[in-house]
Amino acid sequence: MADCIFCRIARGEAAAEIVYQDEQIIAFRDIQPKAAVHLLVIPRKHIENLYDLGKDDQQLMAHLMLSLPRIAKQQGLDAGFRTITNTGHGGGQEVWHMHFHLMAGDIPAMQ
Ligand code: DGP
Repeated sequence: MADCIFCRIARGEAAAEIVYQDEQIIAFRDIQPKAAVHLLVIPRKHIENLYDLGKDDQQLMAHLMLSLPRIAKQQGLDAGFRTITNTGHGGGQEVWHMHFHLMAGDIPAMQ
Protein backbone atom coordinates (compact mmCIF):
# COMPACT_ATOMS: atom_id res chain seq x y z
CA MET A 1 0.00 0.00 0.00
CA ALA A 2 1.77 3.11 -1.25
CA ASP A 3 0.31 5.58 1.25
CA CYS A 4 0.15 3.35 4.35
CA ILE A 5 2.45 4.87 6.98
CA PHE A 6 3.45 1.50 8.44
CA CYS A 7 4.20 0.11 4.95
CA ARG A 8 6.35 3.18 4.39
CA ILE A 9 8.21 2.53 7.68
CA ALA A 10 8.66 -1.14 6.70
CA ARG A 11 10.11 -0.08 3.32
CA GLY A 12 12.45 2.43 4.98
CA GLU A 13 10.69 5.37 3.33
CA ALA A 14 9.47 6.91 6.61
CA ALA A 15 11.54 7.34 9.75
CA ALA A 16 10.99 5.23 12.84
CA GLU A 17 13.07 4.07 15.77
CA ILE A 18 13.38 0.43 14.78
CA VAL A 19 14.34 -2.03 17.52
CA TYR A 20 14.00 -5.30 15.58
CA GLN A 21 13.41 -6.42 12.01
CA ASP A 22 13.63 -9.53 9.87
CA GLU A 23 12.21 -10.65 6.51
CA GLN A 24 8.65 -10.83 7.83
CA ILE A 25 8.16 -8.39 10.70
CA ILE A 26 9.44 -5.12 12.09
CA ALA A 27 9.24 -3.57 15.57
CA PHE A 28 9.60 0.14 16.26
CA ARG A 29 8.79 2.65 18.99
CA ASP A 30 5.30 4.15 19.05
CA ILE A 31 5.40 7.85 18.22
CA GLN A 32 2.88 8.56 21.02
CA PRO A 33 4.07 6.26 23.82
CA LYS A 34 1.51 5.35 26.48
CA ALA A 35 4.02 3.44 28.61
CA ALA A 36 7.73 3.61 29.46
CA VAL A 37 8.35 1.05 26.72
CA HIS A 38 5.80 1.17 23.91
CA LEU A 39 6.62 -0.70 20.72
CA LEU A 40 4.57 -1.54 17.67
CA VAL A 41 5.18 -4.92 16.07
CA ILE A 42 3.90 -5.28 12.52
CA PRO A 43 4.09 -7.66 9.58
CA ARG A 44 5.86 -6.19 6.54
CA LYS A 45 2.92 -7.47 4.50
CA HIS A 46 0.01 -5.05 4.40
CA ILE A 47 -2.78 -6.74 6.38
CA GLU A 48 -5.43 -4.31 7.63
CA ASN A 49 -6.26 -6.06 10.89
CA LEU A 50 -7.16 -9.44 12.36
CA TYR A 51 -10.33 -9.60 10.22
CA ASP A 52 -8.14 -9.34 7.11
CA LEU A 53 -6.07 -12.45 7.88
CA GLY A 54 -6.21 -15.39 5.49
CA LYS A 55 -5.11 -19.01 5.57
CA ASP A 56 -1.85 -18.03 3.86
CA ASP A 57 -0.96 -15.90 6.89
CA GLN A 58 -0.71 -18.75 9.40
CA GLN A 59 3.08 -19.02 9.31
CA LEU A 60 3.48 -15.24 9.40
CA MET A 61 1.21 -14.92 12.44
CA ALA A 62 2.96 -17.76 14.24
CA HIS A 63 6.27 -16.03 13.59
CA LEU A 64 4.92 -12.69 14.80
CA MET A 65 3.44 -14.15 17.98
CA LEU A 66 6.60 -16.13 18.78
CA SER A 67 8.67 -12.99 18.20
CA LEU A 68 6.78 -10.88 20.76
CA PRO A 69 8.42 -12.42 23.87
CA ARG A 70 11.82 -12.48 22.15
CA ILE A 71 11.59 -8.78 21.32
CA ALA A 72 10.38 -8.05 24.86
CA LYS A 73 13.35 -9.89 26.35
CA GLN A 74 15.73 -8.06 24.00
CA GLN A 75 14.33 -4.85 25.50
CA GLY A 76 15.08 -6.14 28.99
CA LEU A 77 11.43 -6.76 29.83
CA ASP A 78 11.98 -9.84 31.96
CA ALA A 79 9.09 -9.09 34.33
CA GLY A 80 6.42 -9.13 31.64
CA PHE A 81 4.65 -6.94 29.14
CA ARG A 82 1.21 -6.18 27.70
CA THR A 83 0.13 -6.65 24.10
CA ILE A 84 -2.92 -4.92 22.61
CA THR A 85 -4.30 -5.19 19.09
CA ASN A 86 -7.07 -2.80 18.15
CA THR A 87 -9.27 -4.20 15.39
CA GLY A 88 -11.62 -2.02 13.37
CA HIS A 89 -13.49 1.15 14.28
CA GLY A 90 -15.19 -0.66 17.16
CA GLY A 91 -11.81 -1.62 18.56
CA GLY A 92 -10.38 1.88 18.33
CA GLN A 93 -8.03 1.11 15.43
CA GLU A 94 -6.46 4.26 13.98
CA VAL A 95 -3.75 2.92 11.67
CA TRP A 96 -5.09 0.35 9.20
CA HIS A 97 -2.05 -1.89 9.06
CA MET A 98 -2.24 -4.65 11.68
CA HIS A 99 -0.01 -3.99 14.65
CA PHE A 100 0.57 -5.31 18.13
CA HIS A 101 1.23 -2.72 20.82
CA LEU A 102 3.91 -4.13 23.15
CA MET A 103 4.01 -2.14 26.39
CA ALA A 104 5.70 -2.27 29.76
CA GLY A 105 6.35 0.14 32.60
CA ASP A 106 3.56 2.47 33.74
CA ILE A 107 1.14 0.74 31.40
CA PRO A 108 -2.30 2.38 31.17
CA ALA A 109 -5.22 0.81 32.99
CA MET A 110 -7.44 -1.41 30.88
CA GLN A 111 -10.70 0.31 29.89
P1 DGP B 1 -4.12 2.08 16.97
O1 DGP B 1 -5.13 2.89 17.69
O2 DGP B 1 -3.99 0.68 17.59
O3 DGP B 1 -4.34 2.03 15.49
O4 DGP B 1 -2.74 2.81 17.26
C1 DGP B 1 -1.90 3.33 16.29
C2 DGP B 1 -0.60 3.73 16.97
O5 DGP B 1 0.32 4.07 15.97
C3 DGP B 1 -0.71 4.94 17.90
O6 DGP B 1 -0.32 4.55 19.22
C4 DGP B 1 0.27 5.95 17.34
C5 DGP B 1 1.12 5.13 16.42
N1 DGP B 1 1.58 5.84 15.23
C6 DGP B 1 0.79 6.47 14.31
N2 DGP B 1 1.54 6.98 13.32
C7 DGP B 1 2.83 6.65 13.61
C8 DGP B 1 4.07 6.90 12.95
O7 DGP B 1 4.15 7.52 11.90
N3 DGP B 1 5.19 6.41 13.55
C9 DGP B 1 5.14 5.70 14.72
N4 DGP B 1 6.30 5.27 15.22
N5 DGP B 1 3.99 5.44 15.37
C10 DGP B 1 2.85 5.92 14.81
